[in-house]
Amino acid sequence: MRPTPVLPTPSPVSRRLWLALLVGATLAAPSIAFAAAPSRAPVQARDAWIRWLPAGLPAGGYVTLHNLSSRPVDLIGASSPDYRQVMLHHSVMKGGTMQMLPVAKVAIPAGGDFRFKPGAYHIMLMQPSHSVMPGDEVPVTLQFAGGASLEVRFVVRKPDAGAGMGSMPMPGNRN
Ligand SMILES: [Cu+2]
Repeated sequence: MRPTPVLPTPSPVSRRLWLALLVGATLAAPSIAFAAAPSRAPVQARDAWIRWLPAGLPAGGYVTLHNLSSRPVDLIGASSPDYRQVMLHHSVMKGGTMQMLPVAKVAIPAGGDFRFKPGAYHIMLMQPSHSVMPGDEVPVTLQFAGGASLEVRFVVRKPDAGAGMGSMPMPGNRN
């Protein structure tokens, strides 16, 4: 007997099979759904605010980030149209004085929170591109490893406003 002739063109069956495999893989691993939309990070932000200082001084941005996915997510930077320079900083006590160190990234644990707060990690907003005043809202774009980003609106508050954040513990009067 002669062998069955090979189909002259690639079969649509193989294409359907490939699609089925793709869909199956996506259903089997929910985290892949996030990877399918690289522009949007699997992260939610809450309690975003900026401790305003007069005369265009650098201001600290604080926010709690929640990782919705089952893998750690690295925040690697931030930017804002209202500030020419935005950096991730960590405040540490050294020899009795508080120093701020730039950090390349912070990791948000899988399914957990990372909190920027006074006296610890903060988003340093420098060189305002125009007058920023208490009551304003400043858009900040958070950049994550892998190319995803998230825009968060930070409420600008007066320097003493930290004590008014009901849910935020404020031991002492640290900056
Ligand atoms: Cu700083």
